[in-house]
Amino acid sequence: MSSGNPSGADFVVVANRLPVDLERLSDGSQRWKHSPGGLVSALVPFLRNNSGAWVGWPGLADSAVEPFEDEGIWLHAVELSAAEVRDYYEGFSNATLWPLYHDVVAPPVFDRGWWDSYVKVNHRFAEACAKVAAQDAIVWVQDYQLQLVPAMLREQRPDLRIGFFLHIPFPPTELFMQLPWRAEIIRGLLGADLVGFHRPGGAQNYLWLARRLLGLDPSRGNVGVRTRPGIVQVGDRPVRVGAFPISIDSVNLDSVARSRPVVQRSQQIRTDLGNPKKVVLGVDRLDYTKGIDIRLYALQELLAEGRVDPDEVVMIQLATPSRERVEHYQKMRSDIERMVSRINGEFARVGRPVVHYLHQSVDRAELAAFYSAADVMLVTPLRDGMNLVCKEYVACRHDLGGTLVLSEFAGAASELTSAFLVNPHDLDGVKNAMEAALSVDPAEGRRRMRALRRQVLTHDVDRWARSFLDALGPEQTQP
Ligand code: GDG
Repeated sequence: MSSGNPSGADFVVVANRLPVDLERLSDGSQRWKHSPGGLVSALVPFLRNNSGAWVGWPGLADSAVEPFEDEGIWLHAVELSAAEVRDYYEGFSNATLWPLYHDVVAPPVFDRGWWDSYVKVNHRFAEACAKVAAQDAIVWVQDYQLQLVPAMLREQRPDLRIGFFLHIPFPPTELFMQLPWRAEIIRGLLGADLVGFHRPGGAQNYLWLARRLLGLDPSRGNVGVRTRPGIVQVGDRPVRVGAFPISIDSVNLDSVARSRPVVQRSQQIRTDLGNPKKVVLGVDRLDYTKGIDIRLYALQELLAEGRVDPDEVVMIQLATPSRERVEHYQKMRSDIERMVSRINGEFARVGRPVVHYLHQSVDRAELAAFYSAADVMLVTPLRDGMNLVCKEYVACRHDLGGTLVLSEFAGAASELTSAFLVNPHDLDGVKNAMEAALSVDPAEGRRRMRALRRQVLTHDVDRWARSFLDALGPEQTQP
């Protein structure tokens, strides 16, 4: 990483987090750590080839950092105070918007102080971006933490071409209408030239709300808001609205899974588990939307009913630590850990737990080895914008082995129709699907996996980024 004077960038990504994390070590010093992810790897080619910049928070409160260059991309850190991390990030973003947008599976908290902080921090991101972007640059704003940025940025820099993408579901209109600041959010997004969602339903909900909330309230300065399918006309400026389902770097993950160390590691994992007949896997951020509890309930009942034999089936649940300071997450963690110990207490033998629970993060190769080792992958969210885990599992199964049980309420369900699709609210349905997946006929399993792989390998994250950027302004970005 080097530092120096940034020049105006032709392509700017604005996201809550930078693609690198600032870490504070126990001796008080700080260091940067790369946080690899699909979004970063998809956007890196666009950023490198278009004198790109990334504006985001480095992940530590009260850290002032000068702009610096990392692998050809200028990184501009936005500083947040500890109070702003509490109110804007843990509060409004993760205890108001996150549950509201995920079908209120937990009750959202509406706190005026948190909202004020959200507005203030969105302003700071918009200002930082306005300073960084070259004349007529393309700006791509990411996700629910920054929904006011498009309009704030347009006010300062009308020359920019602004895109916005929401990584989580956009909720049903009845739920969105609960939000005291609903019109402000819709208006914030309308500052973009293109607003993208994972699913067409999200785009439709947004269009309906733009008409309902802003078309009916001309006194607030949105005279002439008209909507037609896919477009909101704001004065003489069209705002395009559409669905762009995100994906993963499938070809790369496929080759990681084929590599000798990963193949060997996946065999070792099965050996370490005592070579059970079937390995069942869950991989999630430890989040209440992911339905980890549902699959544990289902497993417990299947064991109790004798439909699953604890001598034959072992489950691994990898639950990556997440948002540990938000209250709801603390409670959910202890609930899940209680369930794991209850299942093991009832059904395990010495040296042979039924559920192996890991509250930790593993590296990408280890994750690929887990995917490769698992006969049944359980992805059971109550609501999920897309869910990348199920696509990663499919990308790792070049052997056409493995069976996917997938919630209908994940965005991915509309693409991965050859999975065993389940309604996570229907416990008997989940149990039946788990049982069917555990005993699937091998030829049928291969047929399903072949169809899933066809979809995942042809629709990767690069295709996603290109389609969004083409819709935003095809002539200006070169991958
Ligand atoms: C949001 C939306 C949407 C997890 N544990 C480890 C690890 N992971 C990686 C997975 C996967 C990612 O984290 C999780 O992505 P998801 O898509 O499943 O879920 P969210 O974090 O909630 O993401 C979601 C997504 O944004 C993109 O738009 O799909 O709907 O909620 O990539 O592999 N990775 C490693 N070690 C772990 O322990 N290396």
